[in-house]
Amino acid sequence: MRAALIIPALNEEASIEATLDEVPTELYEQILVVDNGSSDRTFQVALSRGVTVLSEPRRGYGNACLCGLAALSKDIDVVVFMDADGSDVPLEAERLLAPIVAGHSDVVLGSRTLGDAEVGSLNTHQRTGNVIATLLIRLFWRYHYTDLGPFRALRLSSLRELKMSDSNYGWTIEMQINAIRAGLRIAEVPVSYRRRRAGCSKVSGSVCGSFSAGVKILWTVVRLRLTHW
Ligand SMILES: Nc1nc2c(ncn2[C@@H]2O[C@H](COP(=O)(O)OP(=O)(O)O)[C@@H](O)[C@H]2O)c(=O)[nH]1
Ligand SMILES: [Mg+2]
Repeated sequence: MRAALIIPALNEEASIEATLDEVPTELYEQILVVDNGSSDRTFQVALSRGVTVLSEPRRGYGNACLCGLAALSKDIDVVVFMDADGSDVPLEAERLLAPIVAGHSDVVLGSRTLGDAEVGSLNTHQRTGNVIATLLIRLFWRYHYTDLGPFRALRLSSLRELKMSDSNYGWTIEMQINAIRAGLRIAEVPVSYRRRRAGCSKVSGSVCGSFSAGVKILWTVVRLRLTHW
């Protein structure tokens, strides 16, 4: 199986180097960092680690992921998404890939609540938001997820079926809901989660980031509940 890694990054010059140095490069045919209009040296620092760095000037986590997808080589079979701040443990991608390689799953989500979350890595409103969002999914779509974490792997052909479109923080939940609706084989595996290595959080660490992500996630649930395909 040929795998690609997509890492969306916004102003991560302080953590991207250490994050990339931990990536088991032998797992991947392509490693793509998508710089989302950073005002710092994220682009240059990532480039210095020998990976492909793309530039997506339209801000938004989803836009960065879509940009990465558009740049995949034709022969890629599986895509892994991971954050740029060092919170995920890159070696654990093996856990995500195993059920896909074994032919058991199409979508494998890294669950931080089943795994080992370092003290302080998930704050109270992240945990609460997770509980509410996963509860709503369970209520509306009868599937029990334990997390909306960023570290995940999908068969590329399955990902194409999901018709992903969210431009920012609805991306992860849109993927999870659409995976249920598409009847894909979903698995969750425990993953570790650490406090970010350096730099500032753009989402959970700020009131404005948390509020807009929360609103966007709830809106995405409602929007997808009201539409059918
Ligand atoms: N491309 C892109 N990435 C973002 C954006 N906001 C955050 N990120 C990245 O998404 C990941 C999660 O953001 P982070 O600030 O760590 O949020 P937190 O984990 O909720 O505190 C990190 O890799 C960020 O660099 C954005 O607007 N665009
Ligand atoms: Mg983070």
